[in-house]
Amino acid sequence: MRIDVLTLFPEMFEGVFGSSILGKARDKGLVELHTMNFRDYSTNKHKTVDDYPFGGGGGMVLKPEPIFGAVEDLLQKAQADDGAPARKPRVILMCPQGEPFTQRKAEALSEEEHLVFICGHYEGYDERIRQHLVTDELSIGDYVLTGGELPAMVVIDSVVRLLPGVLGNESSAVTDSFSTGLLEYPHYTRPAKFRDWDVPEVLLSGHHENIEKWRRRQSLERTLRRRPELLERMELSKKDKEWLRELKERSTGESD
Ligand code: 9D3
Repeated sequence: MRIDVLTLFPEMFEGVFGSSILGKARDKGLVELHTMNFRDYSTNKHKTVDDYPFGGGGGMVLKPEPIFGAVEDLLQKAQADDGAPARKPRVILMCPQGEPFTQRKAEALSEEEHLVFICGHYEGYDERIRQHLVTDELSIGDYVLTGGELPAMVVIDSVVRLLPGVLGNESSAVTDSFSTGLLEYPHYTRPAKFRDWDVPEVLLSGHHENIEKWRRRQSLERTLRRRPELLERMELSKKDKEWLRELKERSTGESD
């Protein structure tokens, strides 16, 4: 996979791209990560990339020329390097109005050959960028940040870890457990007693069937309390449903 990021702050990506799992994936040749400052594609002598909005009002708007220039240059080069006719890249605009990013979206993006991310900084984009250049618009959630750089790093991190060979086999199971749609059960390690707090006895019992049952119930209970909307789109066994009914009855009983 090749990933290009268009940003006015390429230095923000250095640490994230160089360290930990992303850095290793890059060293192993599993992903190519590039940043590009679209200010270099500004078409005027002051190298400006934004301008006042037509129609007035506050704020600035990112001009189309630098972003079209940068993306088109990139696509031309990628075509030339590759030789083989490559699949069309996804051109992803990071913006607060974008589609909410999810694990499902990460899985879809991990199937692509080439991703291009466009990051802005607390301003709007000229609408023609959306209409004629961009294939996807993504937001990472309903809170306001200062720019699209951190969101792009979040998306890239979640996509790259899904690429074959990036994680060891043990860790890839973690992906699967997220895809089951339940929150994780509680984990404990040594010591069995820390201060006054004991590890649940069942985990020390060596009785694997009971342990599995306890973990499943803990996952269901946590999901019910913290993220009940996740349970609605889940396939649950008869036993799961029985346990959830018991939990709900128990909590209505308590409040009486
Ligand atoms: C004045 C209207 N604001 C829109 C809510 C302007 C604005 C605020 C913040 C425009 C850009 C930004 C910077 N944020 C992003 O570019 C961004 C973002 C975010 O703030 N939250 C969650 N996901 C994303 S993806 C890009």
